[in-house]
Amino acid sequence: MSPSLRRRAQCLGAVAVCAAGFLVAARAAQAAPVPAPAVVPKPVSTVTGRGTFHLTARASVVAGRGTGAVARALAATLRPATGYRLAVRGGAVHDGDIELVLADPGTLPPAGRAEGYQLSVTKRHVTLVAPTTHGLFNGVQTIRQLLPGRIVAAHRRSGPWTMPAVSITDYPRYQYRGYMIDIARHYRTPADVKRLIDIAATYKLDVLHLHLSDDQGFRVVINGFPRLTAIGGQGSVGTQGRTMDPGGFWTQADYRGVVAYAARHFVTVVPEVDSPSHNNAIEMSEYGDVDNPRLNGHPQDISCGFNTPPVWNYSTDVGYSGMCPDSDNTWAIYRAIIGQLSAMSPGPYYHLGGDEAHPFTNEQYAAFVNHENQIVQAFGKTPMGWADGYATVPGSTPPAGAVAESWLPGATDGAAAVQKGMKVVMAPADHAYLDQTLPNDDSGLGLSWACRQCDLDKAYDWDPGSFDGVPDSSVLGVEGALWSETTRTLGDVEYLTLPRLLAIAEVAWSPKADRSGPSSAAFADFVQRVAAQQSRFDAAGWRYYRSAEVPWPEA
Ligand code: TNX
Repeated sequence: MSPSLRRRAQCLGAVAVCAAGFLVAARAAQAAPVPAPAVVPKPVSTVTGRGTFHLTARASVVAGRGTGAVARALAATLRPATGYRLAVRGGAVHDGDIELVLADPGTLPPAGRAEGYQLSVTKRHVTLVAPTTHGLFNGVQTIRQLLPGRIVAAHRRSGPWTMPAVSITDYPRYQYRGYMIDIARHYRTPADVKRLIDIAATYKLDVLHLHLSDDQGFRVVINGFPRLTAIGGQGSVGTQGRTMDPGGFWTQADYRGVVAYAARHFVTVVPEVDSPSHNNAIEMSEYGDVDNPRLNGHPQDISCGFNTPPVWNYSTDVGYSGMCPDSDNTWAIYRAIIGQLSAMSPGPYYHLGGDEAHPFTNEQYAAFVNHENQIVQAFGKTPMGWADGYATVPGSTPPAGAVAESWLPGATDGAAAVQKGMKVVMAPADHAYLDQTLPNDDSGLGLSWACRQCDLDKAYDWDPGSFDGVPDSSVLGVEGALWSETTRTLGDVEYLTLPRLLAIAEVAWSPKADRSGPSSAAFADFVQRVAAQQSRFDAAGWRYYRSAEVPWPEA
């Protein structure tokens, strides 16, 4: 009897066993649901395939026309961990190659073409097609996530370097997907910020909002006003019983270097120097700048806060400082700041702050920001401002196109911005403030005015397009904000950022989903994908909070 006949015969004798066996075999052969790979943020559509792609040293990155820079960046990012010097070349695609094509794949809706991509991984090839280089870069981030997490290691690690067969169609829900870093409350070096850009770009965020100045520090050299950094850059918020922590500042070359690094990661920098309040460091620097030829010899008239003369305050107090809207010196200083930062920042926005300006009447506040809008526009930028003041104070008249950043829980300030016809970036403090405290955490890090002991579910469980008075059509995007009053080290920043920033990234990128509550199917799926990032965090050396909501593979 032939083997197949024998099998059939056995089956006739034991139908049930045989049928079950056949079902298993059939599933394995074609229909078994292969779990989707753990990509964060979740792609729009993922169709799993069969088999595995093996990246080897013989692979080429085949760079279609216009893809050279992204192709070289891909080869460079794969090199440290694999040790492979992958060829980047044109020409034919062979087995084992990764191909990049700059073209419309035909699978993206019109709104998805600016940043969308189509990625196909088979046993034989990886093919990434996107209409723009930004889309290709986004697809490259997905490729990196399909590889083992140790691919992000800075030094050679052992393979195999495999990717599951899959077809992914993907594009973002919102174009503005931001991460805000406050380098005023605690100074961070350019190298620190570049590392934070790596984190943001890995999860397809595309805006770095740099909070460059606040009461406790001013962080970038402004030509003509050396005291801004020499005096204003000296300190940071005092922690652990100190009056003041160490400060620091960037040269303009440093700033340009960060902007360029961000641009290579398709991240746009939005500079912010807060006004008309949150600027005690500027007041402290310029109040005595009597010999500066750009001022009129009486710079004391800039001081309109609660303290005149101003006094250093390295605590976490807010809203007490202020510069006078009717002082020519105020505008000489702000014009230099806005002009120089605008010239060094290729993106469309300049953020003028505008929050918590307690020393001012509505008239003074409006006079200040209305004048500042004109300066920002004269330097070719679109103004952005914190919505609690910028969009809400009567008399504040942001120009057409100006953007409000909503941060009050419930987004009442966002609703005011919509009333003024503004687009809104959503950063509701109880969901999107990455500086709020974590549960079961003895790090001592974080503030808790908006969200006490807030875990991953809180950062995940919200919808930017569903706040009263803020229709989805008015939402430009989403931002996670890392205020730095308590973060003394880069590790502290990473710890508050990860993994909650991944939730913000998913809210900003992925299609609307029912994310309600820690028991939702969406959250259960999300935490699985977050868990898979552990090897990535570890290989990159990024510090993270071990949320009890996440089934981390390694205890
Ligand atoms: C509120 S949000 C602030 C910041 C603080 C932050 C701390 C906003 C525009 N102002 O100045 O750093 O809370 O969570």
